[in-house]
Amino acid sequence: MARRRPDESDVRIRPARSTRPRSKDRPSHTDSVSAKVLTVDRGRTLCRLDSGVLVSAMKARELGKNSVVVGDVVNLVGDVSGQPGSLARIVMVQPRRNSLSRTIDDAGAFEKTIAANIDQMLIVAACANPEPRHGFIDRCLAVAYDQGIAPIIVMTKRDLADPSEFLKSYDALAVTNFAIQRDGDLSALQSILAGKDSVLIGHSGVGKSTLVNALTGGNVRATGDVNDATGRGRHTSSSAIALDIPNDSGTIIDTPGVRSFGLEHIDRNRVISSFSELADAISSCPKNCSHDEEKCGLNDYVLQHPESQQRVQGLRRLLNTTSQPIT
Ligand SMILES: Nc1nc2c(ncn2[C@@H]2O[C@H](COP(=O)(O)OP(=O)(O)O)[C@@H](O)[C@H]2O)c(=O)[nH]1
Ligand SMILES: [Mg+2]
Ligand SMILES: [Zn+2]
Repeated sequence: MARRRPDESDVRIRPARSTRPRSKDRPSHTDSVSAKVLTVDRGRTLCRLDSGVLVSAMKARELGKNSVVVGDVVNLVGDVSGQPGSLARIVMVQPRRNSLSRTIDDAGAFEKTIAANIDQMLIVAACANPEPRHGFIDRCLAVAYDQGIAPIIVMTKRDLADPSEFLKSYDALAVTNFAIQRDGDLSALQSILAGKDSVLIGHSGVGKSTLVNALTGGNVRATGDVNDATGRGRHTSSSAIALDIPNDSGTIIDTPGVRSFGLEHIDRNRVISSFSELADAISSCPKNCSHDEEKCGLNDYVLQHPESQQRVQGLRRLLNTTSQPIT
């Protein structure tokens, strides 16, 4: 049975335990400012105001553990000057448009949200060394569609092998894809990243760091700032971090050490809703249709719209992926 996906309603606002009376000079939350979270390091966060000013902030205790992730839009009170040594306080997490979580135990029963409000998912695989695998990419695609995130396949190490054969199976879904190599031309990929928040996912050794360095100009500014801001030494390598692409050309959310996103909670109907042109056809399906049966409304649709056969096939393959046990 599908377990419920934790969402913003799980960010519980617990009543403060303290019995201390509210003092008049306690900051009123009505004068809070909104900011975007760039990284979280053990309860300390680095946020960016709309003005671009970077502010170090800590969570109000009542927000609870793991309540703030990279990409969250939060409300800040207190010292939002961003001056060295200043510290603001996060008093609210605004509702999330989407989120990605990571399975944190082997059985997949516990998930931890790692990023929110994402525009695009860069699924990174190598043309060779290591050999690309469809299983991994299919599952990333299912998560992306489930959350309404646009997927993009990035094949690295183009100098080692030609990915066209491998990529053929994604023609059906019309997923945007790129084949790149170290020191190669990234301009086409860069233009699709411009102005967007894109999360990067892929197995170790496929060339993610090489790509991130090339895109950000080896710019580790955000990491450096976190260290300065939190005074806690190295950024923990397991937490996600939003890195700027120079010239306001978007951010890359790097998720070091994260090899897969939680797949236990994929909602078939949300995956289907990413295929909006098929919604009408699906509304005529029998109750609890598997979408892979004789009376499925998609069968008629394909007869009437032969050009969409590939996409329907692609959707069916993904729905199938989500019902497979995770290996
Ligand atoms: N041949 C080749 N090797 C690459 C390319 N990009 C990265 N590599 C190498 O692949 C290895 C893993 O790269 P890295 O960026 O650390 O991968 P990550 O683990 O995904 O961050 C390193 O030895 C890189 O030098 C490429 O385009 N072609
Ligand atoms: Mg790396
Ligand atoms: Zn159906």
